[in-house]
Amino acid sequence: MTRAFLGLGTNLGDRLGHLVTAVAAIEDAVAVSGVYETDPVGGPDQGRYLNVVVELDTRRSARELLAQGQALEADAGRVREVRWGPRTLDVDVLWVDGETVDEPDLEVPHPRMFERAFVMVPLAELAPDLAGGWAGDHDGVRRLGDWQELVARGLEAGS
Ligand code: PH2
Ligand code: MG
Ligand code: MG
Repeated sequence: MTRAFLGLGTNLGDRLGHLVTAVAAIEDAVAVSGVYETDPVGGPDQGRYLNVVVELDTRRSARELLAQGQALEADAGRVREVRWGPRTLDVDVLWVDGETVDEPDLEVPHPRMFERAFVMVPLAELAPDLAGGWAGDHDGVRRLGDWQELVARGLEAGS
């Protein structure tokens, strides 16, 4: 079994709902970071994101993880318009222990992960060995709470 990390982001529609649906579908997920509300980085003028990082204990390859990520994005009704534009759900393969991929449609480790506070701050909660020493600033990244707690509260509010 291999440790892997996915980065999930959403800034359209029921943001927490999109995350909950996606995380529930990832059978080999073993941990979810806190939920962060983050200022958009790049792209057009757009709303704030919710970002989480999910840890997997998996037998799947990075490419298999990408395939599921794209299926989850489609299930969330994602429409691909502008690069870095608003989206219901983005699932990025960040890291798979011992695996590197350098192909046109998939690069692992994710080529921009180490520059992005919205990835590194939640990742540091789950993987201090990968992100604990990250020295970037935390501007525009606010922790809303623990995953379990927010999901319980969010579902209550929606019922
Ligand atoms: N994803 C992007 C571009 N910009 N900004 C934030 N805050 N969070 C994201 O997940 C994000 C972004 C491209 O995937
Ligand atoms: Mg992304
Ligand atoms: Mg993506």
